Amino acid sequence: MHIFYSDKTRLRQARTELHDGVLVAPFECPERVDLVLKQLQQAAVGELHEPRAYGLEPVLAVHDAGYVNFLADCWHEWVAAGHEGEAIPNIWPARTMRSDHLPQAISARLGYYALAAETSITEGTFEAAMASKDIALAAVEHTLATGEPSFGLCRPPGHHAAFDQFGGYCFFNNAGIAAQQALRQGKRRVAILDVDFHHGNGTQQLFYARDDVLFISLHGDPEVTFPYYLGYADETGQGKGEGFNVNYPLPPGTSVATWMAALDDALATIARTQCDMLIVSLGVDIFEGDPISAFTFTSDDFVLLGQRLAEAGLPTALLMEGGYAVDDIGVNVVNVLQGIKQGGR
Ligand code: OKP
Ligand code: ZN
Repeated sequence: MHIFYSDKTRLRQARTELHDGVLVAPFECPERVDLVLKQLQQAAVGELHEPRAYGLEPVLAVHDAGYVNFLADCWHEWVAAGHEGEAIPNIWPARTMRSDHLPQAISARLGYYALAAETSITEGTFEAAMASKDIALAAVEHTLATGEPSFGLCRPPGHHAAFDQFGGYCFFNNAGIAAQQALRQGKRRVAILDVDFHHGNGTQQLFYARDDVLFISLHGDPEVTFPYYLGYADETGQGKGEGFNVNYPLPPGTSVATWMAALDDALATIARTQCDMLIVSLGVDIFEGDPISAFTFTSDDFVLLGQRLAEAGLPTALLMEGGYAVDDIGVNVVNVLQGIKQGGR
């Protein structure tokens, strides 16, 4: 199996995350990839490859140009405005105000392009986000060329990033960018299966009115779980996209058996809708020890997940999303990949 990774992902090193009313050291930190790399090497899962630089063109195929420019310039503008800490949004075009006008102040633009406040923008964030989408693009390119599964050790993650909004530790929607690229290279319909604990609101939004990308997400019930305002079961797609968006909101504490039953249902939909590629948004924050999540996977259960994904029988690229139990993140990722390599039952 080919594994794609870049040291440039380390350029994202935020010091602050607004969590439970305090600024804490961010859960989404470079140590996450250190430990995944260590376990991947120890278990000799596959060869590591550096992605090439694909530039901004594939990003602009799914994201707003004004948003991309904002991300590129934000840190410098924030510093030039004389602000002391990291760039943290604290005002939005909330429902009772105007959202048809983008004010010039960086604080206003920050809120306009943000969907949550936990994600600080820092020096190097844009460069790391660029590397992260390059990893996703390289993984998909390799799978398209060989039919073999690939793993993109993306960081920062992507599935909360929408057409023109960042948040939930995400800036560019890596899976969405990669899916769009697969379509351009001749795939007819790409399935994005999002197994991260949190709903992939960004990916859902990008493809909501389209039938060439099937988006399916299993996640903590948004009634009680971030991102709260999207991810409900009645969100089934719009227009010709009707039927190509499927959400499985599951309560905190959901058993692995119940989760796997939802996965089987998701895989049946993927088979029925004639997808010719599978992109997995692989969050391992469904692990029982995850500090900000509430599902119950043991490390061994991740092997079973990998086996089930292989049973889909499609060219498959797996892209890293969440997973914050740093001591276990490497083993959990390796177990999914070993399960994939063992193939279907
Ligand atoms: C990113 B990914 C929990 C608050 C959650 C943001 C979570 C972002 C998760 N009390 N804050 O989907 O793993
Ligand atoms: Zn998550």
